[in-house]
Amino acid sequence: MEIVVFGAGSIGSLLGGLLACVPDHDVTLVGREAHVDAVRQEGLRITGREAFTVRPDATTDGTGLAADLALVTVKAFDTESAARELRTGDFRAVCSLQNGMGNEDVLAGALDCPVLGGTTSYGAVREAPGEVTWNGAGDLVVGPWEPRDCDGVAGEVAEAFRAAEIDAERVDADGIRKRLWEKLAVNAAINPTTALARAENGALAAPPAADLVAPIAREVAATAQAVGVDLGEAETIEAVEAVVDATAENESSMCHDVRRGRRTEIDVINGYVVERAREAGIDVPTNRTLWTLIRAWEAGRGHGES
Ligand code: KPL
Repeated sequence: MEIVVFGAGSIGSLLGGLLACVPDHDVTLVGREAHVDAVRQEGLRITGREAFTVRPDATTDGTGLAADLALVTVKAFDTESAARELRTGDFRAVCSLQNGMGNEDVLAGALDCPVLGGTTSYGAVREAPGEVTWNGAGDLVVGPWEPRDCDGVAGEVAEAFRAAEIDAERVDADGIRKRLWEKLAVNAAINPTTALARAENGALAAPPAADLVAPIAREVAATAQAVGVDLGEAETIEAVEAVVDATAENESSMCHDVRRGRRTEIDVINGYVVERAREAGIDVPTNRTLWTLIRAWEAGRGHGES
């Protein structure tokens, strides 16, 4: 399969690198100049769970590309510009593997090809140009976003991941919405709390931060239910706790961003929950407080409109 990875950051580089190990896959990474130059000169070095070097194509210019699949792994606030670049190319399907909610709608609104939603628990950190550390085993789920019945292409994409020994599952349109809301709850609980506390994910396993898990997860579950997604409170709390345990020693992406003074994805995580809850007439005070605190931090650094 011909695959273009839009957003060769940590997760995009890891998945692109693993996919590029399959002789039948032809992978191109679209990323920033220093990373692209390093990949072109020395290849992409993957370390951590396994150590090897792989040689995908790499480019800084995402316009006019053609492939069977475009995997979108850019930060959520770059989705619109990725969609504009994708529009200039030709893809049989586009799959978002990003944090937060709303990315699939942006892509579906801009593109004519089928759009898939996806979520993964693979963990990676891009250490330096041309290098990514693979620090967490994981799984990956894809399913149809728009149109809701593009199960066939979702199945092909899952199969392409499995060929790279990535544990990928295809679910239906309702299934992917549920999985994305569950992941939203995980991110809503872990990301802003660890960013504000400058702590690893495991901080949420013990008091005082552990006391925040249930209220955040309950608010997300109630909001999901209000928009027609069948997500129970208990299963949402369990999902958050399971990820806290599995990633206890990791730094969340938002903690990583805050430590480096970068803009975060808060608007598509807790911000998304607050907006959908407001439309549904539900009060979500814990998510609202976390959104406000991170936005206040961002405003102090002159980041984007949030
Ligand atoms: O997706 C994540 C992130 O850091 O953005 C979690 C699941 C919280 C793992 O760190």
